[in-house]
Amino acid sequence: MHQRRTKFARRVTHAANVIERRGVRATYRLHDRLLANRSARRRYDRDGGELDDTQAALLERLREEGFATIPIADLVGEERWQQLAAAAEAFVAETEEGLRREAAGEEGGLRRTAAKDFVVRRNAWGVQLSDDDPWLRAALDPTFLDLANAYLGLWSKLEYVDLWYTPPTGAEDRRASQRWHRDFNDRLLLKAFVYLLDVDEEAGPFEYVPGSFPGGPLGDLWPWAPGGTEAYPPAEEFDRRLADARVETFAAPRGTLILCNTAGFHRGGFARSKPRALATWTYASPAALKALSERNYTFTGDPTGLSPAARSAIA
Ligand SMILES: O=C(O)CCC(=O)C(=O)O
Repeated sequence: MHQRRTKFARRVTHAANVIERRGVRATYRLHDRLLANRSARRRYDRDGGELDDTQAALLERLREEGFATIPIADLVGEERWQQLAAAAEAFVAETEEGLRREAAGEEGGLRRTAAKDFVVRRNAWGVQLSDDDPWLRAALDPTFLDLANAYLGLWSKLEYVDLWYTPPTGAEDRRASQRWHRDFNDRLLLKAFVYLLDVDEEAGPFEYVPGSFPGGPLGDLWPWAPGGTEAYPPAEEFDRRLADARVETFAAPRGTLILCNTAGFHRGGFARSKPRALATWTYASPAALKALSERNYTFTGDPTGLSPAARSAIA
């Protein structure tokens, strides 16, 4: 009797999941084609902002390859990078102190999430951010936002802002996002990563398969779908089918910016003997926030000084 009920419960759960996924897909498609994204595209067409030559070159690379990289100081200027770097140093120092306390058996006050417990986060989920947050300000600045909006072809939403510190674990096997996967947050997705420490092979560099974004030459391999569940293809099959594919490994100095459509195949953070620290933020379409993902922060600042596109990004 108990076994029959368990089997029945499993079937009901499976059916509920299928129905939920269908609902998610339908909601996403409706908002992509007819509702939220349609009006965001209209607003971008009316007021998309002008890109300078550096932004235009990054956009071209993003469209061709799905990624683009540049020293962040070349994009925002040395002075602004130094301000961000100072905020970054405070995060790295606090995290390392917290890790020392944990190693001594004390409360470290560090934030982690269950799914990726190997990463210490400054914000994680449910945080309040104001316009005095340097990373939120950077993400809403036209330097980044106009580029993101041009890549996505609409007034995007700023979905996630965080700093990550990945201590070395000496682990033998990759876990979670250390393995090749697509992000299912959105098809129209742009993530920024700024290295806050020098990153070499031992610190778990970010890696990407160029052209693997949806619509790219390798976009049909385990393709992206709204509400998709096949984020992690089987490792052996992945290696076999992508044996001839180019892999971009971002072993690079502190201050390197990587922009990437992570709906394409990527992995990283497999820090073996050295720590990795980075700032990261994500732009997605309004449809994604309706159906596929959630913001990790609430904006609590005064939006009146922000541009219309920036106000829309946090709304
Ligand atoms: O930590 C990394 O380098 C990978 C990050 C990742 O998978 C993601 O942000 O979706």
